[in-house]
Amino acid sequence: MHDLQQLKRLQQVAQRVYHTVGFYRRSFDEAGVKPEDLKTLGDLKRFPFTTKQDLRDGYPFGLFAVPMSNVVRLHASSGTTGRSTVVGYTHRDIETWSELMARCFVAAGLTKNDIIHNAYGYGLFTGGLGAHYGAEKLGASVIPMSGGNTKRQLMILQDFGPTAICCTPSYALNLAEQGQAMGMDMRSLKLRVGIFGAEPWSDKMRDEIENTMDIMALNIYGLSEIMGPGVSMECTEGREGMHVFEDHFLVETINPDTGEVLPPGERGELVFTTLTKEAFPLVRYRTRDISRIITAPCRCGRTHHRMDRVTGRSDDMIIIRGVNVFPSQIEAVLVGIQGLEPHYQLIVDRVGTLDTLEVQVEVSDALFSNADEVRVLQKIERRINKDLKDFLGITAKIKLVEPKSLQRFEGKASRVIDKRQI
Ligand code: DLL
Repeated sequence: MHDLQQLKRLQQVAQRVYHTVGFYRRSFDEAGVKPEDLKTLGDLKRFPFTTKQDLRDGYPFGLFAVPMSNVVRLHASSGTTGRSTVVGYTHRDIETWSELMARCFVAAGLTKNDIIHNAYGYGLFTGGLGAHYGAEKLGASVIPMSGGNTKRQLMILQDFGPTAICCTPSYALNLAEQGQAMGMDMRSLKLRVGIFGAEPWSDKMRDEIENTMDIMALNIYGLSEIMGPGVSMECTEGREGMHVFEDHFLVETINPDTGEVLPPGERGELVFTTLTKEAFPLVRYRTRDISRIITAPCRCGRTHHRMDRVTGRSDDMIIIRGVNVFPSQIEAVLVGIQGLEPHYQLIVDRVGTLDTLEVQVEVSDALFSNADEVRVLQKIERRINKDLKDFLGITAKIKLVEPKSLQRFEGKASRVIDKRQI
């Protein structure tokens, strides 16, 4: 039904990136395709993918399709080291994003009469400002809380009586837990709906949030590269998958190993092409998120197809308390510190509602046999903590271990042990 509109927009995007972004000209040429080859939507599968590495290579603005004078906003994916992904928006992009986020709120049953408590982080992260502009577009009253300062958040929840809350699902549980510990009855707040995303969560977590807060908990998905929050959103009717805004994004699922396009319904890696973005259009961007497309009609009447919950990733990225990190980024911090060996293990767990990270790393033989050892080891631990905080924005428990005590891998190392049962 949307095919014709999608095809027209797709053809325009392909033309535009081919003529304005050096990377796409090279990548299309290398693959032997031209924008004119897009005669049907099916022809897209002949086009090359765009990967996170391509974006890193173009850091910071290399893949922008408009001059900087037309860019009115920059955001970046989390992790402050090196080459995080920088994304740009024109006035019209911000307008589209606000419109799509407003759609998400409408799908959650909200209107201009609602008060929205926005606890997504404001800043380079897309969550805060993305939800903020959408809430204003809807005409709702938005409370720009940002993240952190939980006691104050609880006070505002009580005093301002917001009817909706936006934050990560783990932070919602954290708020509920701390509220209860302070003697608050979380179920008697005016909140009726929560718009939760930015990290994987399960129906079990949904039940827990809904029961402790007496709200409807809905899933929202997005990623900075494609826009930010609001690429897809659950409606109040279906609650089985999130409607993808197909007039602005074309979604495919692929086999992550072969790159082959999978039929709807089959689980694989999501690949998005932006259909209307001006500053930072992307063709066939590999998200690494694993999900599946649901084509069955939804009770709500929306005709946009849905995507299932994201159940995992086809790479080793982990999301700890809303911060996306790759083991390689942690490794980069560790190898920068004298006395450490490049052998490490990351243990992710959840204590109560909080994600925890333990970094186990081997110290060098020389250091291990040093008489002054304990003091030196403590100093190294402090340094690792500081660098992880400064460069990646994460806190971790550090465990220095003896040389050659961690597991060695044959082939692909698996650095992460994720014990969270989400
Ligand atoms: O997390 C954008 C966002 C903000 C989405 C607020 C929803 C709400 P990034 O920081 O670029 O952007 O991280 C994107 O987070 O590729 C997924 O792996 C993960 N993710 C986002 N939403 C969900 C979700 C924002 N609902 C990465 N379920 C994505 C599971 C999610 N994972």
